[in-house]
Amino acid sequence: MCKRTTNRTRSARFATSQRRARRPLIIALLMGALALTSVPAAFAATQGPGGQAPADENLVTGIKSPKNATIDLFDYWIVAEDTPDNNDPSNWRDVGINQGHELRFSDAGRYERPTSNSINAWTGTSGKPYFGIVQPTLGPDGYPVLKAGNIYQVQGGLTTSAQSLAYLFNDASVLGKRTHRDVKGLVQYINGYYTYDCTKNFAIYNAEQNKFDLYKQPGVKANTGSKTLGQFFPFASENEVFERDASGALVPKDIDAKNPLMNHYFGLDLTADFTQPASGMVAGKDMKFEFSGDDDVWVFIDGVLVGDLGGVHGAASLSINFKTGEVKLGDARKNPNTTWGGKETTLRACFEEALGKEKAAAYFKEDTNAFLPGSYHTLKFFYLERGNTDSNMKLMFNLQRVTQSTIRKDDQYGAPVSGAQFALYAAERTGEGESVQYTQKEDRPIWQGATNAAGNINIMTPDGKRPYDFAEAHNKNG
Ligand SMILES: [Ca+2]
Ligand SMILES: [Ca+2]
Repeated sequence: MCKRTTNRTRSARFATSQRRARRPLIIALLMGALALTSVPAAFAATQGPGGQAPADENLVTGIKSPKNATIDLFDYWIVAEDTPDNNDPSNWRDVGINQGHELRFSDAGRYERPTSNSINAWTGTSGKPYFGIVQPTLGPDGYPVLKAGNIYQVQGGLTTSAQSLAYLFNDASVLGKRTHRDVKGLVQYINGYYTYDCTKNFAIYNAEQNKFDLYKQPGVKANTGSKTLGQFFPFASENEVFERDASGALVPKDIDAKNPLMNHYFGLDLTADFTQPASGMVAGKDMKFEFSGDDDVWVFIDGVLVGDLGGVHGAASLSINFKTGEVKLGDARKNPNTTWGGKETTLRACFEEALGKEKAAAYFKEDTNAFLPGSYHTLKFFYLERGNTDSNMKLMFNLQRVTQSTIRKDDQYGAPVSGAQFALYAAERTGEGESVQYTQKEDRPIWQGATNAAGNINIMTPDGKRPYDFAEAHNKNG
């Protein structure tokens, strides 16, 4: 592993006088947006600990990870952690991460072919996912569960039992797994969405700092199709993927996804808490969660399966639009010869299928496929690189944070200020653009409080039970 340095850019912050800090804030409730007046920029975005290391010019710097999403990374293996995995041993079914389990990692599931109706076989040239590998709801332990009755071993015609996939994503010690929790730095904020795209940035897991190092360029070519540059192999190292040209610049090596240096068989999960904005939009963009890649991806919202891209397949896409409630699955391969054509559904249809019509109705705005405005949700994304060939990963989302009602107060040196008084008032907005002004509407504050020792304050609902929702308040108060 070569030596790497990173730069933690400290967020810009503004000096505020003590006199000003004690003045109450007016928070305007207009258009569902949070507007602050009276005290200019009294906040600082949370910053990482540690000092400022010099930037590695080859890495993307200044990445701010989303505060409402956690990403965990898992390495799996069949033989041994550091053994090349491009050729499975003959006892592949019974060793490492496969031991005792029905969902199996293998080289394109070749031993399960030519019959491709095994959950462990490559799904074929159409690129179609294998729908229904997992049950339509998460198990009581919060993890996907295999649906019973699917073939998992052609030899012997063995079919699945309702086995939990918790062992792949939890902290239990099983053979052939290493877990890395809360890994930052994969997604960067671009044009209103948190985004990662392996065809733009090669990502390498930096164990020392438990973060991804995001390169400014892609690395590793696909082994199939048009052999496009830009694969997702987070357990690669820089000198396996890149080399220096005559001028000393970092350039991608001519290696592909089937190179024995590439570490296959891994997983990633993402958990995000979010709220449904009344408009279905966040900062002027449709609220979305999108993925494209391979292999298995299962997305659950509030425990209900809403995105099923299971199976060992070519790159496939998933798009959930929370404004419309539409869910679209598609083919994301470059230049496919044949295609499965995709599939469309809605959040409501997924909830109705999983929970029944009556229970599902409680989640949705009447006569629409979108969640109730101001409602709270948890999204869980589970991803596996299970097929030992190409590995593609693209993520894009802008899920509205539930804790938009948290304020942090810092002094001009960046130290947290405790006991700073804040009050929340309804306000009227007048003017446009730079001449916008907010005028306090009522004398009585909607809420008031003081920062704690860490300089944080959580604006809560009057009953103190949940974070204050500005969009909801706007709808109620006008
Ligand atoms: Ca692996
Ligand atoms: Ca793969």
